[in-house]
Amino acid sequence: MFLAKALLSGGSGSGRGGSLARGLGGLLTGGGHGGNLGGLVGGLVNLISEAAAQYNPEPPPPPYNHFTNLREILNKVLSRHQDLKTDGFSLDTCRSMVAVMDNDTNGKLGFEEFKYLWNNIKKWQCVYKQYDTNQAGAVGRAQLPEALRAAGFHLKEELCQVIMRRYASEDGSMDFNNFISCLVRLDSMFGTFKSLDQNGSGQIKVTIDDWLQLTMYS
Ligand SMILES: [Ca+2]
Repeated sequence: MFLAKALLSGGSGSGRGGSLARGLGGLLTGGGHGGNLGGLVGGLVNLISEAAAQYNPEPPPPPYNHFTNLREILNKVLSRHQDLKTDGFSLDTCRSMVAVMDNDTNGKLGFEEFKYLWNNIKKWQCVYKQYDTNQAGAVGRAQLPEALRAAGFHLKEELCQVIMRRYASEDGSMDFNNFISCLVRLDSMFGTFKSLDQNGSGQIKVTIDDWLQLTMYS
């Protein structure tokens, strides 16, 4: 700021702005001041250093972490639903949610992306409550395949087993955090497949780069 002011104030002859302008004038006009050139350049360097020292930038914005923001928002809502018996979504789940829902891959959930996620969570929490038959805060192993079907996913037995291995706890039950995390991912993977399977043949062809992007950002 100071440097800009000094440059703008021109040859007023007073203060540092004046001496800077005079110095610049001397450099531009050249002849007649050759003997003072070193002194002028030194003076300019001093003035610029002084200006840099006085430059006081605005403090940086607070750290922005979209996963933690999403977690805060969702967990605030969940805290009002005691019947779900959940401690809320983990950071890892929120991170995965952002990745799989971020269709335009800008690292954030836009309005439409968030709305889609939000509506699904609302829909799936009803399924969860329905299948947490003893209100223990988890869907039991025996109820899981049916709960996934009720959520809209008709899966083969082998796939159900693999999903349980990944998302369920050791006794085969799935808590709310894992249940929703699993469904968000399943829904996203189905959606991605459908969008690539344009002729509906049930087969897709992807390049290694597309495959890695799909699987690593999820
Ligand atoms: Ca996005």
